Amino acid sequence: MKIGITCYPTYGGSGVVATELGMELAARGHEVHFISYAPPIRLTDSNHNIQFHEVEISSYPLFDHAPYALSLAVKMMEVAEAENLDLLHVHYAIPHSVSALLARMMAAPKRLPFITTLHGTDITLVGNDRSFLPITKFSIEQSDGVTAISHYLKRRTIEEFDIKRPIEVIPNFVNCDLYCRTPNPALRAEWAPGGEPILMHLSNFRPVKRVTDVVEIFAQVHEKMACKLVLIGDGPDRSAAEYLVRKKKLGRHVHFLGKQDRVYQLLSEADLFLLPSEMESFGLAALEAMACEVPVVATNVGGLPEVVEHGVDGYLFTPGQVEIGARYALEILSTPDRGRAMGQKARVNARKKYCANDVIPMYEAYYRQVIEGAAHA
Ligand code: GMT
Repeated sequence: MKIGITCYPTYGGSGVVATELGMELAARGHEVHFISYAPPIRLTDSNHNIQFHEVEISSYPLFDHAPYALSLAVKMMEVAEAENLDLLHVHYAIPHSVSALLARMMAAPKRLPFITTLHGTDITLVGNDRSFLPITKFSIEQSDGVTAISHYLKRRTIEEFDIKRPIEVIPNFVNCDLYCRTPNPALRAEWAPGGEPILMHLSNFRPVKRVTDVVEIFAQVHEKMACKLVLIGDGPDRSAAEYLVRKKKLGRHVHFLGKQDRVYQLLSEADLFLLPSEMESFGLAALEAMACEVPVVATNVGGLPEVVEHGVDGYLFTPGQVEIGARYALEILSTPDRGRAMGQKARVNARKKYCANDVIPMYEAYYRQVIEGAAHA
C-alpha cells in the first residue's frame, strides 16, 4: 500500500507513534510518505520506502498566524496525486483531520480516503475548549476511518463528542526487539556509582505530566534509601523540576538528560519508572519502560490501567498523592531482587498485547477495510 502519514514531528507521543508506525510499515514493504512541516524527530530509519514531504509555511506579512492547516491540505493533495497514494493516515485530530478532509475533497473524483487516529489531548483538551469541539466532531464524523489508542479514549470520544460512528481501538505499540533489557554497566556506573537503584522518568515535561511530583516522590524515597533519579526529556516544567531539586538539595542525586533519541538504550538502566501524570490516554513511555523490564509506578488515570496491571507489573495511585506513589516505589525497590521479578512480568505483559508485530497487522487490516469501503462508497 502507499500511505501518507501526517503527525506533529516534535517530541509528543502521537508523533512518536506515527513515526514508529511509518517505519514498521516501510519495513513490511509499504510505501510511506510523511507529510509535515519538519521531518519527524524519531525518524531514524533510512528505508528507501520512506519519503518526507515538507509543508512550507507561508510568511506573507498579512498573516499574523500562517494558515498551516491549508498549506498542509494542499501538500496532502499534491503528494497523493504525484505518488498515487491509497490512503492518508493523520495522527492527532487538530488540525490534521480537517486538512485531510479538504485534501480528499480537492482530490475528487479520485478517491483519497483518510483515517484519523485520536491520541488524547486532541480529545481531552478540546473537551475544555468548546471552540474546537464542532470542527473536531465534524472531522471525526467525516473521516473514512477512526482509531483510538485505548478503550478509555474511545469511550471518552463517544461521550464528549456524541459520536455515533464506529471507532476502532488499535493500541499503541513498541518494537519488542529494540525495546528490551540491554544493560550498559558503564552508564549505570556513571549515574549510580555506589550501585544505588535508579528511578527514571521520560516525558515532554508538560504540566499534565506533573514532573515536580516525580521529584517529590524521589525525595521521599531518597529519605529512606540511597537512590538516584534520571529524567529524560524537556519542556515547560523542566525549570520547575530543576528548582525543586535544588531546593531539596538533591542535585548530586538527580540527572537531567534533556531530549534523547534512542531511549531504549537508557530505559534498560532503570529499576523503576515513574509516570505521575494528571492524565494519560495511554502512557506510551510506561509501555516502553515495561518492554525494557522496568516496573512502573503511575497514576490510575485514563488508559494507564489498560497498560499497567496494579500489583503485577507496577502500581497505580491517584494523581497528586505523592506519599502513596513513594510508598509503592519503596515497596518495589525494597524487595530482595529490587523489583526484577516485577520488571520481568512487565515485559511479559507488554509483549502479550503491545508488540509491534501484533499491532501493525491490525493497522494493515484496517487500512484494507477502509480502502475497500471507500471503493464501494
Ligand atoms: O501528552 C503527550 O505526551 C503528548 C500527546 C500527543 O498526542 O502527542 O500524548 C498522547 O498520545 C500519546 C501517544 O498515543 C499517549 O501515549 C499519551 O498518553 C497521550 N497523552 C495524554 O493523553 C495526555
